[in-house]
Amino acid sequence: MEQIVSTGIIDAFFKKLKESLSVDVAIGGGGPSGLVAAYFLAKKGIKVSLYERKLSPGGGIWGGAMMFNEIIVQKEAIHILDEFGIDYKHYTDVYYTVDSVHAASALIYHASKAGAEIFNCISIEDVVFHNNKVSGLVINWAPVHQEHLHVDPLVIMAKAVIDATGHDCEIARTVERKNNIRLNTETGTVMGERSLSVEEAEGTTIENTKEIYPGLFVTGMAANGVSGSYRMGPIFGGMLLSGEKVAKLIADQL
Ligand code: 48F
Repeated sequence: MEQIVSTGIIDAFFKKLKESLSVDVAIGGGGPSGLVAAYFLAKKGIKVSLYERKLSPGGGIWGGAMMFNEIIVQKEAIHILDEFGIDYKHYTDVYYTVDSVHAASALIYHASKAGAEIFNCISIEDVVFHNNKVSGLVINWAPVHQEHLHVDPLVIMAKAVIDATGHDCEIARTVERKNNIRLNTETGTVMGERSLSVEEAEGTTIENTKEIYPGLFVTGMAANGVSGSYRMGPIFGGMLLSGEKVAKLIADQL
């Protein structure tokens, strides 16, 4: 019995990993925007894998605001909550409240159920850069980075990569820093996130969701971070709509 438990886990995990070495879309970061993108891509039959450095995907949803575990979603994004079967309560005007634990778990469950392969405890440390195109992700165990171990990574090849790493837009920063290139932003660089301005930030999150370099797309706070726009705090409509938009942009291109 002990042998079955161990070999079962090892066989199943390595089958999953091996099948994900070459995918259509590789997503770095498992916050709301990355999970929504994973869901809509997988639902279309596109082969997608997502890599999250923490033990639990979900990013900034779980804690609501200051650990009050509720988030706000506005009317424009309610169709995405409906798509995921997430419950919400009308609060006022066009604003709804959603239990953040309920929302995070539903996003993870439905992305996985739609067929996206989700890997946790894995950090993106670089990209594959072929013929001036971002062509995959360079991954390593998150604890390898935390312990500063000198261990080489593995590589995931992908037709498109999504930077869904949130406020730090880590993938875009790495691509810019290492390759002496101009990104599709006003300055050609990662402009960095500005302070909080809710209304403006919610709109620009969707506008800034785009391909910033051949093969590299940005979604969620990473989209605002690269284009120098504002943060917005615990309102999540923009994140959900951004994930939906990036999935559509990539599906149209593939
Ligand atoms: O930060 P996060 O939730 O990104 P998001 O989808 O949503 C932002 C909101 O949560 C919130 C907000 C209000 O709407 O502003 O902050 O843009 O999720 C990003 C995820 O990426 C992971 C990180 O642990 C988090 O779960 N991540 C970041 N860098 C890496 C990474 C990396 N290098 N490799 C793997 N995962």
